[in-house]
Amino acid sequence: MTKLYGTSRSRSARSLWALEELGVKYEHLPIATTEAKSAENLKRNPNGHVPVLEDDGVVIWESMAINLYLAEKYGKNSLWPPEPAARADIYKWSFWAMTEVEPHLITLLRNRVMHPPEQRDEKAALAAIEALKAPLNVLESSLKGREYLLGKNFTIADLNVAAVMSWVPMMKLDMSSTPNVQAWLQKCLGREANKKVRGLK
Ligand SMILES: N[C@@H](CCC(=O)N[C@@H](CS)C(=O)NCC(=O)O)C(=O)O
Repeated sequence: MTKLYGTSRSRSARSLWALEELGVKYEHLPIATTEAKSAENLKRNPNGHVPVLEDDGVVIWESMAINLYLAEKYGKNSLWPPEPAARADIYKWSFWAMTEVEPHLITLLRNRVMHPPEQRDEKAALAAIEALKAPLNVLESSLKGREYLLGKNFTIADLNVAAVMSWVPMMKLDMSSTPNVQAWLQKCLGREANKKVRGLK
């Protein structure tokens, strides 16, 4: 039995997208972020966060760890290529998205969308946009001449990076200087599995 805890309006969307993409049968328990620190959820994840995956008795937290586990267990050759070098690329891009991109996007999201207007810090938002330029340029040149991060095929690396960047359209970031990123992100986010997840609770 596979269960995914966490509303699709949280980082849980990443793992729901992976489950959908991999065709895994699962039960979705859409617990809200406001319930993430409930006694029940703290038993599953002592950090008091979602998502949490339960898969045949294995309990995993951290969205990227969940997705890498799912890809390895259910991914065969498509989302999870067999070559160690390709897998190293997958780890590289997944950790890169979490460390080089996500913190700046979160700052931007908080100060442009999530916080009530009187608590927003426009200076912090502008600094985050500035800080995003370097990683976005790295992504732009890495995508030059290729369909996806590892080449011709969509892999869990694309899913993980695109899922982190799925907040970009909402924030109307100017992406005109990174057309490869823009096209790639649109292609990844437009996948049926992701569209299905965005309609979940
Ligand atoms: N690094 C963690 C972050 C998880 C996280 O912060 N989740 C948020 C929702 S997006 C949450 O549970 N917030 C509620 C809380 O911390 O009380 C991951 O990627 O899984």
